[in-house]
Amino acid sequence: MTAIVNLNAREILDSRGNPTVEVAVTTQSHFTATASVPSGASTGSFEACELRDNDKSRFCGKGVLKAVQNIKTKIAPQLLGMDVCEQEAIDALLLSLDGTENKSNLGANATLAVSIACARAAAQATGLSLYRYLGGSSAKVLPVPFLNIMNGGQHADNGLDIQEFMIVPHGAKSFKEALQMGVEVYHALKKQLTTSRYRTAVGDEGGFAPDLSNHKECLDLILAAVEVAGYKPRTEISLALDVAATELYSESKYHLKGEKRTLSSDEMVSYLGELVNQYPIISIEDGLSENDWQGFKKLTKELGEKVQIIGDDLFVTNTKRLIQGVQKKVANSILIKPNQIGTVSETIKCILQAHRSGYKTMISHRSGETEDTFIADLAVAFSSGQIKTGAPARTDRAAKYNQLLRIEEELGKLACFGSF
Ligand code: 2PG
Ligand code: MG
Repeated sequence: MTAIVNLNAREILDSRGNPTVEVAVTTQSHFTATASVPSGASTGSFEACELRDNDKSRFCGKGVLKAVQNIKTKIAPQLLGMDVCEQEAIDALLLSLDGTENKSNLGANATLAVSIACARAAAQATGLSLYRYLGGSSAKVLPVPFLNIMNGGQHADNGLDIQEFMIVPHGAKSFKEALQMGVEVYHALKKQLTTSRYRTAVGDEGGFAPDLSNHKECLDLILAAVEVAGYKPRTEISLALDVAATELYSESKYHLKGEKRTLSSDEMVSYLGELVNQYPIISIEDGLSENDWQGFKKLTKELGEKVQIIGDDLFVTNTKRLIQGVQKKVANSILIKPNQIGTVSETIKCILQAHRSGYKTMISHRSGETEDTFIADLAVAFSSGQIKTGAPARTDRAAKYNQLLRIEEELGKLACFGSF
């Protein structure tokens, strides 16, 4: 038994300069572990509630002092004295103190920060690395990184409708090698953009955000950068998209303003099929809106044999929504974002449910991030085999990749690299 002796919380800043919650948990073994939580821009409407102060006099209403106060006055008194290694009991307590379906009472930003800090403190108390503490001795698969090197949609102020254009260096033999491949393509792309007189300013996730005329131009530039860096498209490096189509959807249509097209759900499925036929795309996330289950079903039927179809806004790391998807044969993979659901235990439950249902999992950052690297350990702990945490640039993104380098080194010969 390692008792929690102190629980503190504070307001810190995320990578977009917005306030977020940080928690520090101290145990009787005198360790203090901290955790901070990320924040999305293209959020799904079924996500757990991120509690903001809405006090326009500070941080444009985005302060999180209410969430911090909830931790100090409502959570801390109940948690003190509990065994920090009882993660499920801690998370069950958080759920019962909150008492709502979507954590709108305490805030999922409050509950998740406490939950992760406890997991980290427990790992320290037991002398284990976090991935090993969470996943046990089978935790040895390093994820294939999905590196977001061109940003559009809500993460940039250019005209690209698709939010994320990722490279997937699945031809590597190790995570370290995959990361190096990704970095080399990133720099080749930067040179190419400079030569073509495009701006090389980056979007929220560290990918470039030039003003390109359309998606195909973007995909062509990326493929050229892959080749300039000395890699073979499809066999060594493939492409992946996060369309984030919920953001494009209104009045039953998909409005692709940059492409100057308005598409029905069926037409959107055909458009994505066309991109898959023309480019080495192996994974499409949120190709359709969070409420377009029919469209998602059609997309899965038409492309699901050869392409990974991921639900992000569709499933929101929520086991109930995932089970609905499995029953309806919608998608074949789920994006896992701990802050969509609000506790470590619920996140793990959702990952395990997905794997049991034959769905793949991809662990994910948010567009607003901190230096917290929990998701890197989570990916290894449950052999997810895939992670997306932005470009291999900007400390908020590189921090996760760097943590995976440390884990791979620590595992030594035991380490395996995820396959795609
Ligand atoms: C997504 C994420 C992360 P956001 O849509 O998958 O890339 O973006 O955090 O803005 O929801
Ligand atoms: Mg997404």
